[in-house]
Amino acid sequence: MTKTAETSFTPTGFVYKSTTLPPATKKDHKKLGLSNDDIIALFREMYLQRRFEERAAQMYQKGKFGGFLHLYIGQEAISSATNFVLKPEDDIITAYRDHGFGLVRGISARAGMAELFGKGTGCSKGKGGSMHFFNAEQHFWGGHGIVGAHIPVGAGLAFANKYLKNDRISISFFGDGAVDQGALHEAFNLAQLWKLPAIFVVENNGYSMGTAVQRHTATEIYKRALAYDMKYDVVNGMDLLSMIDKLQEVSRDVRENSIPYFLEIRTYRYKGHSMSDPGNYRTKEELDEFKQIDPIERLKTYMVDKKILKEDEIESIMDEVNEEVLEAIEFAENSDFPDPDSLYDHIFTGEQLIHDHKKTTFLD
Ligand SMILES: Cc1ncc(C[n+]2csc(CCOP(=O)(O)OP(=O)(O)O)c2C)c(N)n1
Ligand SMILES: [Mg+2]
Repeated sequence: MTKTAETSFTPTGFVYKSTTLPPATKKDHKKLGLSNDDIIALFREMYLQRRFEERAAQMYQKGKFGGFLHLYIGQEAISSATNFVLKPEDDIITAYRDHGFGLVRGISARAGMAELFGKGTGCSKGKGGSMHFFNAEQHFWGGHGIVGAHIPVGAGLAFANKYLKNDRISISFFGDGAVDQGALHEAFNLAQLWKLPAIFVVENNGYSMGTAVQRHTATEIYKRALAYDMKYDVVNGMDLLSMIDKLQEVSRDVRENSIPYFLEIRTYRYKGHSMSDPGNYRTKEELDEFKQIDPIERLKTYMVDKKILKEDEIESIMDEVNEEVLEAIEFAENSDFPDPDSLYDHIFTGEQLIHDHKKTTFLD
């Protein structure tokens, strides 16, 4: 049989499909310790992430701001489950697809939208933009643009937590495109060697820019853990309760036993890589297949089935969120750009870095 170009690129024979997602958890929210109000709050938060980005894309297309804009649409169950399960003082770090994590970690729709618009009222004072949402007060450490480069920073956060004996853990998110970067392997090695309380999470959304996962990596991704004898699991990222279930178990293990853990979360990105992506590398059928298991639609159905909310009550939450996002756009538009004199404020210079380090007890 003649091999097609596609099959000759799939050494493991593994093809990423909605059916390669693990089955969803059978536990309901009560069994996982969540109240009806928790579910409603999580739904609202997931929908806020989605609406925020849908509107952000519209604003981008209208030319209200430029630069990069990577949308997280389809992946919202991951950020919401993470924030719900982890303690507020645990450390979260991610790559450039970061709006969702920012919104769940205390960045308001206003401060997020203003950041996209490059305004001084933004969460990074208008100097970071889409890829650099940050909220250090709530232990959200960004927002990083270089693929894989922040994974060692996540290990470093875990190292600091272990050193300071503060009972916190770190969780680092990165894309499937980052798993063959040297930085991941350096971080995994030290994390296992030093038994760091770190969860490493690949958000496998099927693509690294336009390259399908089965064309860019030689084996299934979770197997990276085997080389370091690291604990690992594969999780259904399109289902909020499955995410919560697994993160409850894993975060307890990591915190109590001070060990690293690797999770491969299987998910999907509905939109292009960034705003200039025509998406020619995938079919409409594939996209539709994943939309059938959309995490937000799934949660809506769950809430109705479990009589947590009626459909019209869900609609009114969605209306409220839409208003919040529209108001955030107005806020962003009416805010000022940063003062040119503030160009060097909040920027580390070598001198400042040394000064700040001397002040910390960590290096004393
Ligand atoms: C070291 C490095 N190489 C290349 C790029 C260009 N680049 C930006 S995003 C990206 C794809 C990464 O895909 P993935 O890790 O799967 O994350 P996703 O976009 O799917 O969230 C690439 C190659 C970069 N930013 N950094
Ligand atoms: Mg990807």
